[in-house]
Amino acid sequence: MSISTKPRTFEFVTPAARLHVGPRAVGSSARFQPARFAVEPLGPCLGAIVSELDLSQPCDPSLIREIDHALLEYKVLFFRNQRITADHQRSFAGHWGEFEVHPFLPKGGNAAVTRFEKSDKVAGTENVWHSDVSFYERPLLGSVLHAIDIPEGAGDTLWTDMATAYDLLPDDVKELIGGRTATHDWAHNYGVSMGQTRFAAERDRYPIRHHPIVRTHPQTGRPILYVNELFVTEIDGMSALESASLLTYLIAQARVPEYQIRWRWKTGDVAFWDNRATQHYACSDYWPQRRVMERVGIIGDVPS
Ligand SMILES: O=C(O)CCC(=O)C(=O)O
Ligand SMILES: [Fe+2]
Repeated sequence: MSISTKPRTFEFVTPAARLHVGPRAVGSSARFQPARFAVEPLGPCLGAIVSELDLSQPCDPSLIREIDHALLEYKVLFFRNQRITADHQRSFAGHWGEFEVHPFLPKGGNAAVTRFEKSDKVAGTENVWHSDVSFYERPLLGSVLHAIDIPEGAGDTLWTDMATAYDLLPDDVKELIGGRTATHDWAHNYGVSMGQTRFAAERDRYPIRHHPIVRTHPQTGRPILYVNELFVTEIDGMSALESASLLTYLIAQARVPEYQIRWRWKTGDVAFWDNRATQHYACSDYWPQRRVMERVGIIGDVPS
């Protein structure tokens, strides 16, 4: 009989010291420059402002290919001062796939639109690093978020690059997490205020999912650290203590400032992010002011 060994635990060490070997400098000449619109990179890992595009106008296939290329390259695209309706937003997002209809959140101008309406009565609760609906069998490829009403000087959203977060993990951690899965669930957040009957029905529709901790981006082929604080509850196949320790370490990677960008919204802005390669965090610093956002989510692949 073997004597139980000391569980392996992880300390969070900021990887900033290794950053010079990781992300590229802003504006590196290797970066994609489209022909049909202008892009201005925002940070070394991710983010770019797109100008000279009107999202209320139809997009032809070659334009969509260029936007997709920019999305893969920059991971979050920002389109300023757009005058779009919920139907324009849905049409634009529809070039990338089918829409999600979020099971738990309020709807906006059409069924594809999820509305986040905050006020003195409803505080912002999206201030947790996450990848949208990772508890789906097929989580979102991306999200198109439209700023409807933005408080003065507050209510920023941050994004973080989980491909760089993976690249800069120590080799022994990469070895440990390779081939493993984690449990993704919604019950501890959307489920808490639900009656038992509804919970049972939703549980049938949205069972607990197990996704790889490291997924491969289906288009770029890059490995991505696919573990988030909002929906991941444990690392599969480990003791509770080891799982908790490793999970704490992995979700902390999203918090490294060097991997992030932060966007100061103006009403009319639209952000389109790659939900496979990034996580985001909506800063909840504006209560009791009103803040309204509308999102169209695009269904993606089964993570593998
Ligand atoms: O309100 C925001 O800035 C982002 C909310 C969010 O998490 C989302 O749209 O997926
Ligand atoms: Fe989100």
